[in-house]
Amino acid sequence: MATTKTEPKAAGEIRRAAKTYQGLSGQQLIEAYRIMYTSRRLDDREILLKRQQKIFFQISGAGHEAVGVAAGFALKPGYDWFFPYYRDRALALALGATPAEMLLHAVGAADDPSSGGRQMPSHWSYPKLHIVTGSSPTGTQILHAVGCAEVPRYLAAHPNAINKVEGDYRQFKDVSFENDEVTYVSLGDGTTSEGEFWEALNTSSNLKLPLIFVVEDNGYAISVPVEVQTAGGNISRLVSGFPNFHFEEVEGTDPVETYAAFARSVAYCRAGHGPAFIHAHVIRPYSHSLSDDERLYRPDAERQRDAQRDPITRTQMFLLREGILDENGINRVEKQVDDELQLAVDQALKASPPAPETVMRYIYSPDLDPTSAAFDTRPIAPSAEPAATDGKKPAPKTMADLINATLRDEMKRDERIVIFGEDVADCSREQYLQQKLVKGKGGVFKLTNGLQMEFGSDRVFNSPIAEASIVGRATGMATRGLKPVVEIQFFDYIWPAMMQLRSELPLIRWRSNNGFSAPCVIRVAIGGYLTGGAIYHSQCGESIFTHIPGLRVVFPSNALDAAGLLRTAIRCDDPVLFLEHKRLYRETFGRAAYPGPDYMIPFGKARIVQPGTDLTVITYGAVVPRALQAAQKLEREQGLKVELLDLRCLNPFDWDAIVTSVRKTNRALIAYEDTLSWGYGAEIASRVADGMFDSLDAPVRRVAAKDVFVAYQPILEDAILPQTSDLYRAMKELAEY
Ligand SMILES: Cc1ncc(C[n+]2csc(CCOP(=O)(O)OP(=O)(O)O)c2C)c(N)n1
Ligand SMILES: [Mg+2]
Repeated sequence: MATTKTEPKAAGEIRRAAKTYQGLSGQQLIEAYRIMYTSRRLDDREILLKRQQKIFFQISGAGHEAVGVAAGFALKPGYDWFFPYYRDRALALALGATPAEMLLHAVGAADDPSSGGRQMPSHWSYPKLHIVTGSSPTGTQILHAVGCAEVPRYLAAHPNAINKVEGDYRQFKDVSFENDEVTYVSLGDGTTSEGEFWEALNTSSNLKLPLIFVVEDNGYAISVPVEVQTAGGNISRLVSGFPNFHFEEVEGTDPVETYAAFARSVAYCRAGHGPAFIHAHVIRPYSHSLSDDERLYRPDAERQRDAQRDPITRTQMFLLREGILDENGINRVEKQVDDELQLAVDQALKASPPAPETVMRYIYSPDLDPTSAAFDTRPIAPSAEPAATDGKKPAPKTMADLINATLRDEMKRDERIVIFGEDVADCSREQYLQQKLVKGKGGVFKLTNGLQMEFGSDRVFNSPIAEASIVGRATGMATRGLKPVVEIQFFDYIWPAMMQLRSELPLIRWRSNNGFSAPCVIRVAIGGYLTGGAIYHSQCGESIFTHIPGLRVVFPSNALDAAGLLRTAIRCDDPVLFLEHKRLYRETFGRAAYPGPDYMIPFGKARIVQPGTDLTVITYGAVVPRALQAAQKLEREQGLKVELLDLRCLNPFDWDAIVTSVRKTNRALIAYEDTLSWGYGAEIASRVADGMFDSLDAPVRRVAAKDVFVAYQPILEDAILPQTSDLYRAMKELAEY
């Protein structure tokens, strides 16, 4: 940060009495120049190191430096929150990151504070400064910033949520906030073309969030000029209709004018009026990255026009013109920076690289293991259940009932939990509920029914139909310590959130070398066997998500398991994809008594649905009741005993249970509802074939859906999805092999 203290006058510095420039003192402007020059010289040093093959990638912040210092001077590190993109080197420096740290990042050292050698340079992460780990996909960070900006208002209304509680994720997750904190997010002009940018504008406008959007418009996205990205060529014009915003469009190579724009925007956000949008016109003198040569698509004349706006020379001229520094003063500042950088480079080149054996560290929480005995509790005895009003024993509950009850119990216990998604609220126009004009919906499957009424509209609310936004906002909130338990209405519509689910949420911890984490739960209604569900309401595809390191994937087949596993999902310290089979929500199969408010099942533990000796069937989800039927028929008709394993949790999965069972039966059949090829069963089959070859008396077989989408007409649906008869046939064949 710029210092405002009066420091002794140094040689070359001309001190004018208290003149300020948009509120910046001469001393602050010298500091601004020092940071901007440091940023540029760091880029230059890195470019040299890349050419010498001492670092492995370089992307520069050249041309964007004035925006960085302006933002850094207007905002407070460790108080406000920052979601910068890769051109924000000067911002990170202004907030307190050091050149030495940045060079450790560039060489990929073990001591790289941003990622421990896991991320490319310019992917900043500094927990103490509140610079949140960023990634390379353009625009994903904007939704995290929205989620982050939602946190202070929530915590002000729920101060108890801050409390640390032993025994669940809260023990390891610090929460703090400031009433008037502001969140900063930046992006390039090209990135405004991403849908997530517009989703973020929409929600932050609607919720009047204290969030500053900064578009650093250098006129190009790699080689594509701004008029191709943006209708009419000016993003300010397009966004000007969003309500509640404060807008600024500035010459972003001028630190003083840009600072003024930031100061006005910060004041607007801190006062709680809503978000701000700063459109800063900047330049990009060093091409997109070292892998790009802009002379291939930009003529010299255009590049020279840009060069005349270079923020470094512009600021230098300003200091000279205003008599803040003379030439000696400029030289002194630059020499100091160059000396510091030389030392930092020397140190970085001597730094130790990370040890190869550390690569698997921090994929999941190092503090709380959801497979451990801490998550193994017993259901309460049915007699301990509250009796129904008529004194009769309560009827067994469906999976839908117990998921609803578990959410209710956990929301009571943990005020950090918020629930949002499409249609999950009872009624967004809450006056209708208050006036008792309506009963309330609570989810298209009614799984969240009654929760808004019980816990309030700031804890259970509807989101726009924007799946990336649901997961992205949840990620931002979870990074700050809330526990979002969000819903994706149908698995078939999870794909707009795919970038968030693959490249963001599960990576927050690993890529920041445990600097940040985002434990939250994504509940998803999944699966077919619906008779009429057709292509877009029947999909499975769980293996696409079990393929993602860092994401736990759970898929219960019955009410009790759903309750126990959902509680573990909520209390654990990792992101969890919780798959709920729609066909099982209200099925007679697998109903159970309410197991109490603390019932948990550890992840990665299969359930033996029935023991057997002739064949192991490994399955999960809606295939469990079908496989059980087939196994019972096989025993009745052929006297063959199937050992049926319900995996319940797909990542981690219970390899030990599979080994124990297959050692006993010497035969393995993997059955799943998803399309056969490249599916979940392929991995299990491969591991059994590889690791248990000596135990096998028959080939490893799979039963699954045909390699086609689920059709509407029930005759076609039956032909496509694996049926009890298919399972029976495969079991019989394999047992008799
Ligand atoms: C989702 C996604 N698509 C493509 C890319 C490859 N890519 C990296 S930077 C970039 C251009 C970004 O341009 P802009 O937003 O204007 O930022 P600038 O680099 O100009 O500052 C592209 C296409 C990416 N990183 N992420
Ligand atoms: Mg650009």
